Amino acid sequence: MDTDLQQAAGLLRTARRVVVFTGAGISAESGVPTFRDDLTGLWSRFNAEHLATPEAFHADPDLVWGWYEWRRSRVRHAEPNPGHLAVTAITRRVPGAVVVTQNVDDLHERAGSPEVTHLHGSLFAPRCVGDGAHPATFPDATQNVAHDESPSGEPADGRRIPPPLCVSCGALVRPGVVWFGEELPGSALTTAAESAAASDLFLTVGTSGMVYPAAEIPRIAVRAGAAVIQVNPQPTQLDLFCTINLLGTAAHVLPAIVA
Ligand code: BV8
Repeated sequence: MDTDLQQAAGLLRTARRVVVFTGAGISAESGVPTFRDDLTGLWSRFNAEHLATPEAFHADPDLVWGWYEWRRSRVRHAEPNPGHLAVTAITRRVPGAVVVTQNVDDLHERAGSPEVTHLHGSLFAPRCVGDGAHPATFPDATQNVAHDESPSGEPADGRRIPPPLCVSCGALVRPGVVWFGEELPGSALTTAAESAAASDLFLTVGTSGMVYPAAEIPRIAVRAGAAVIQVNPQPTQLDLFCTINLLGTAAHVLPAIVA
């Protein structure tokens, strides 16, 4: 095992207040596209920053809902990878370890991590756009995605699917995610910031560190004097803040430092 990995494993063994902070990269090896990867990134294919906005949903609800249904289908067909499982191992080994994710998939939960803090919401928590913003109950349109998918398992050019109507008030149902220009859930942001400020070890995994205010969280840990370990195969904006920078993928590196 190389010295950086050994040092990271040593820090994890002695740490008492651990935060694991994840981004889209931890789900990449489960086959869930990230936002910015050149090869598979949603940015390059669906202009995610444009579609993930209230304006896009208002302008074309069928396209935006269809995009989220496609993404939900991708996640439903995905399995947690060894990176997610290693995070769960950390939550079992370090009492009080906190998992904060920017991701909207449920792979941390399906890997067995308890109490995952979602800064940007979830693909699986749709809600109505009405004032009540109550959780929506509606037939799951994802079930019919399979027969429309091309052999590659992906729709040819995106699919328009009319969003369902809320059974409680008849308003449109929207994805339960935080769009660009929308405020993050206050409780999630507070949990993330307070955990980072109290941490002695902060693991940042698979994030470009470009989306705010989430990108402030690692910086809070640095200011608090925590040791920061980054796991990412590419350079990021967080490189300057890291105690140890492990250039590698989540599914390979995390199991090695948790072993
Ligand atoms: C807000 C849900 C205000 C939707 C998402 C300050 C400066 C600049 C801009 C801003 C700022 N403050 C606010 C902004 C604007 C904006 C913003 O940050 N824009 C960015 C583009 C600059 N922020 C907002 O709009 C936020 N809202 O500030 O509101 C406000 C305040 C009060 C009242 C009203 C309003 C809301 C931001 C949330 C947006 N929603 N997701 C959806 O998913 O559809 S963000 C989206 O990006 C995902 O959640 C994703 O997780 C997140 C962050 O990206 P990453 O996770 O880092 O993913 P990325 O693709 O970038 O990188 C992947 C990384 O993984 C790469 O580094 C890659 O190398 C690595 N990787 C690849 N494979 C692997 C790997 N790593 C490990 N293993 C591998 N195998």
